[in-house]
Amino acid sequence: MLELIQFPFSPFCIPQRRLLEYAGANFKIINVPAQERARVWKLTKQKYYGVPVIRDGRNIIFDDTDDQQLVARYLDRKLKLGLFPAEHEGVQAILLRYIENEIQGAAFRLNDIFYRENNPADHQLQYLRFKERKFGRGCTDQWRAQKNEWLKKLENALIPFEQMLAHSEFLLDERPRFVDFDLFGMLENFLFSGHYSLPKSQPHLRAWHRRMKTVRVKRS
Ligand SMILES: N[C@@H](CCC(=O)N[C@@H](CS)C(=O)NCC(=O)O)C(=O)O
Repeated sequence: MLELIQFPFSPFCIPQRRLLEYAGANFKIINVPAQERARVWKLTKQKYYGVPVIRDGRNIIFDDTDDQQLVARYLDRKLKLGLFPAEHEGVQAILLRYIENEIQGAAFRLNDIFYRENNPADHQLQYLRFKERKFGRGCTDQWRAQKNEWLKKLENALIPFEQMLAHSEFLLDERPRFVDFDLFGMLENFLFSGHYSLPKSQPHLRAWHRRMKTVRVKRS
C-alpha cells in the first residue's frame, strides 16, 4: 500500500493527497508535525526533511527540487492519471511557478496568522520559531496586521484562473491536470483555518474548487 507522509495543512502535500483520492488509490496517511521531521529524515536516509514523501514498498519518493514535481510525476506514472500530457508541458511549467510563488506566498501567510489554532499547544512554540527563523521576528504578527492587503493580493493573483475557468471545467481542458491539483492545494491551505472563503467576485473559481474536492478519474 502507498504511504503519504504529510501534515494536514501543507500546501505541497494536499495536491498529492487529493490526487491519490482522485485516482481511487489504496493509500495510508502518516502525519508528522509541521515543524519536526525526524521521521522523514530517517525514512529518506538523511537525504531530505521536507514533505510530502511517498513510500511505495521499498521506493521512497520525494521532490528535492523547486520545480520538477517528482512526487506528482511518480504517482502520475504509477496510477496512469494523464496529469502531465506532453502538449501541456510548457504551459504547466509556467503556471506551476506562478501557483507555487504568487498564490502560495499569500495563501500560507494568511493561514499562518492562525498558527495557534492550526497546531496543538505543544507544537506552537517550535512552529513559531521555525517561521520566525525564516521570515524574521514577529512575522506572523506582521501578516495579521496586513491581513487585508494579503487577501487583496491573493484575490488579484487568482484573476487569471477565474478567467480561464470561465471557458473550461478545469484549468487547461475538460479534465484535471497537475496544475488543477497544485492550485487546489494552495487554496485548501489558505482555507484550512476556517476563517476565509474564496472571493465572491470569482464564481467560476468557486465552482471549480467544489468540483476539485470530489472529482474522480474516469477510466476509459
Ligand atoms: N518541491 C517540494 C516542496 C515541498 C515543500 O516545500 N514542503 C514544505 C512543507 S509545505 C517543507 O516541508 N519544507 C521544508 C521545511 O518545512 O523545513 C515538493 O513539491 O514536494
